[in-house]
Amino acid sequence: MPQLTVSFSHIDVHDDADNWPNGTGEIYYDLLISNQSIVSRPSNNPQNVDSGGVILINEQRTLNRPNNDPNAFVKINGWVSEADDFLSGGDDRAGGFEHIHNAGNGWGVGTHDARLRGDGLDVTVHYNISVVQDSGL
Ligand SMILES: [Ca+2]
Ligand SMILES: [Ca+2]
Ligand SMILES: [Ca+2]
Repeated sequence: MPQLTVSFSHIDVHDDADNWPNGTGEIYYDLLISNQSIVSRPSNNPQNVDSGGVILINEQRTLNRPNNDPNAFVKINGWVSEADDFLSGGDDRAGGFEHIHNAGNGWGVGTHDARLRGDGLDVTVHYNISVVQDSGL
């Protein structure tokens, strides 16, 4: 059965939604395949990143590609937020994305960007989908 590899590569942080006096933002996120979390950071253990920084992820999963079901699809989704405390008005949420890939778009093979902007937080999630060649076994 043909397989697909989904690789979450990195998140570009264009604006971390924390200005003076806080240098870096506290970024937390969840990246999922068909609603199953693949890689995440919790809000109580965020990654400190300033504007212009990059969060390296390099996490991948290989899944069976449904062969004959015309209604089959793979959903890639996720969201990114930035932690603040109550004094600064609560967390900033860039929002989420949801991409549907199916036979009609070639199963999304190639690179994908999801730009998320909200509450002053501005990020791009990068992922890639590739085909694992059938070994013929
Ligand atoms: Ca900052
Ligand atoms: Ca903030
Ligand atoms: Ca913060």
